[in-house]
Amino acid sequence: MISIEEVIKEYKDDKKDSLDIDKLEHKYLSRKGYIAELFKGIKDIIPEKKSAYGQKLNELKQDIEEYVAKNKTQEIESNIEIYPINRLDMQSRLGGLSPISRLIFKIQDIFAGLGFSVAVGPELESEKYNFDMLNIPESHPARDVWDTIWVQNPAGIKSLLRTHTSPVQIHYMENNKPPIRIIAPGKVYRYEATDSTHETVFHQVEGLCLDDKASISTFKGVINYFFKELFQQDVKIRLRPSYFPFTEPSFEIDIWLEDKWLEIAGAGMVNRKVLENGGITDPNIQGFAFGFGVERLAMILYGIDDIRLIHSADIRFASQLGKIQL
Ligand code: FA5
Repeated sequence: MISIEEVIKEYKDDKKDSLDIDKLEHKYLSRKGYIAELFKGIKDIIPEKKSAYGQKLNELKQDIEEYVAKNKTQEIESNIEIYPINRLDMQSRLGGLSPISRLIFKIQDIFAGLGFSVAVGPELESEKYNFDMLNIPESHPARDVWDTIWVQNPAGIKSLLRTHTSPVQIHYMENNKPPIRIIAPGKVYRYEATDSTHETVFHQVEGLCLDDKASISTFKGVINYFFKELFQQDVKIRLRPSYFPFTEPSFEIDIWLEDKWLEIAGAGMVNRKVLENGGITDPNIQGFAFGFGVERLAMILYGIDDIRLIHSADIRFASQLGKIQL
């Protein structure tokens, strides 16, 4: 049987020779290793020397265990390759607001200058606010115009992802008295095929101005001021007669782009029935409303020829637009 002195000597040699740590652990600390063998031999030691022997053996075992633990940690650490930062395949640039959010802030700033404050409404709407209160009854053909994404609602209320920001008009009228001057920016959803000027999820900015004298000419003045501030130059716009059940008369606003008109907004004088639905019964109160397509404005401002690029999550596209100062 091997003696403790022989084991100590061999252990020192193995350390000097840098014996592989797993091999060393197995040789000394495994069930059939030297330490276990020496413990088994305790019974053969004479009683007077047993305690000193036991103490020496425990110290040796502890020393070997510590040596193994320390070397294993070093081994793990040396296996972790520390990549220099420039080798990491990550974008180190800071993120930023999307061009659409920045444009919405810009629009809010312009309208703030005209005394309009900002209102918000829910994206998950009820059929009542998205259609009925806006004078669009179930049977009305205009309902087909806004291809709707319906949402199952356990409470039995007919819910949908709002197809336009116009329901915010009703929410606001219900809770505020005229004079009212608000814009309401937000996301809207339509179940329709996409093309270069149509997305299924896009943003609108609703506007509502109600008091005792807001007229079509006030509306024209506001719109002209808005475009001049946004584009910082004169742009050619036209008001085209149109139809919305919640305005009377109704218009479509188009902007001239080099060789064609691009539809930018729907607008009109707020229909009396809608005012009443919102709780406004005073016959002296009148006004106008409008709904801009934010992505369409972005297309003109940034020279984007396909709306689908805007939400394509392509970092090259976003970073190019990030350089544009509004
Ligand atoms: C409406 O949504 C009305 N709520 C606008 C309105 C508000 C009229 C207040 C009267 C009073 P329309 O569906 O035309 O109308 O949409 C308004 C604008 O949103 C359009 O002029 C266009 O700029 C933008 N738009 C419409 N559909 C899309 C689409 N699929 N993708 C991107 N922009 C769109």
